[in-house]
Amino acid sequence: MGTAVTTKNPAVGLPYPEDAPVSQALFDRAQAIVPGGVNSPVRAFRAVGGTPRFMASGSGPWLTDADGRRYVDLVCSWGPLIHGHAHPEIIEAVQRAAALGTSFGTPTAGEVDLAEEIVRRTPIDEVRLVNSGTEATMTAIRLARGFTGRSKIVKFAGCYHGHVDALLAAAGSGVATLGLPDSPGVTGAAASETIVLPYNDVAAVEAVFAEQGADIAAVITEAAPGNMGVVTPRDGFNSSLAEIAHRHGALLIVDEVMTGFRVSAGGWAGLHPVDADLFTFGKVMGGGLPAAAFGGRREIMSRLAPAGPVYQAGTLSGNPLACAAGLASLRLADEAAYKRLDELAGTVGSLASGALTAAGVPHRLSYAGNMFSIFFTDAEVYDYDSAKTQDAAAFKAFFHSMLARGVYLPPSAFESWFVSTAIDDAALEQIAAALPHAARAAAGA
Ligand code: KE4
Repeated sequence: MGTAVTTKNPAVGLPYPEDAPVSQALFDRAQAIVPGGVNSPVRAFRAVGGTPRFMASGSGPWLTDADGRRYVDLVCSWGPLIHGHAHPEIIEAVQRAAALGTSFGTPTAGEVDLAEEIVRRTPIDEVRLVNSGTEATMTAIRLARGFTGRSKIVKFAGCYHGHVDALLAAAGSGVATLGLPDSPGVTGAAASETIVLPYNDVAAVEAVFAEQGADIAAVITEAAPGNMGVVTPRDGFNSSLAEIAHRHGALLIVDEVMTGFRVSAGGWAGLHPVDADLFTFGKVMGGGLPAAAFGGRREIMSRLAPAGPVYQAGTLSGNPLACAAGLASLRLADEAAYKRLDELAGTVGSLASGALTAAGVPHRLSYAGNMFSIFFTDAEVYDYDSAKTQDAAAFKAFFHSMLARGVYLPPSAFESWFVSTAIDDAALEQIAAALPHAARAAAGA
């Protein structure tokens, strides 16, 4: 996987100054009026410390922050930007759509075009466009409950499906006990209908269905988890979930918000087909604008208002600009693009692992298609508890050393790294130059 990269330009990778005065000034202003100074918690650098970088622009593989410093972007806005920043065809599609009006609150041709592209690529009969992955999973849960007439939901510890009350549940005391609120504001009632199990544990799923199967509406799982770091589903895990759920009259919801249209033209299902009843999508299908979706078998989707009684709605669902960006992004994502993403993920992962090995840093490089992350542990990582054994101090030192040398990693050890097709030799050179320093920093943490 991947090709070796040597650093030709010794100037590459010299560290930026530790402070970031313009980002800090913006952060100070933001914190005065925005909780935590950010509009999504993970952006606040709480897991790694320091000043979150306020980005001013992006171009191809590069981000430029408010202090004018350039970074190779390995976050890609948490996955959506598989073609890098400001791709000319995506920008032109959005500009063309905007010139015709930004929203009509009516059906538009662009929604049909995007819906047809999603259905063409995935094993679903029907799809509904929404504005975020959270909306998609929230509605998929509601639809599953409406379709089955049951209330309980099974999810897995470490899998994140957005900030849906029912899914912000922590594992109860025992394996098969009912969930506990994992956030203030989530009521005991909302969490009590959610059962949280260890990931990759088929026996735990069998046990909970044996005991409570008649009350379970659905199992929801990330197709390949990226929210505890990247953890690969064990062979047959997803198909076992489908078999067990269906045996008990429950549904399987596969959350492809992160994997969808990123790991292949058909997402994870394009690589590892699974007999799921509902799928959720987001990120890549919006091309960097707010668009997400859920879909599935016609028998289930036809229960959705106005065709059926299960209510769901959204003022900006199917927004013309988001549909234009999403369609342009999907149409650019051809087989050559996915091949390139896989190659780049292999190259960057190999470079990082090589540098950490050379510095004697225990680590595990974990892939799910072209999504990957590095766990700073030498233990096998197969679920959330094993993911939590990683050395957070080592990741923190590694993160800041990479940031100082112009490589922007996710500011949390429990996230996926993302590549884009825009990553070129200059970007790879910057990554290769930074890694030995960051590996030594991790070794010294
Ligand atoms: P949004 O509501 O953030 O669009 O999607 C929620 C969601 C649903 N399902 C999966 C598998 C997801 O990964 C996400 C959101 N992912 C996080 C990153 N791990 C978004 C970043 C953030 O929260 O700021």
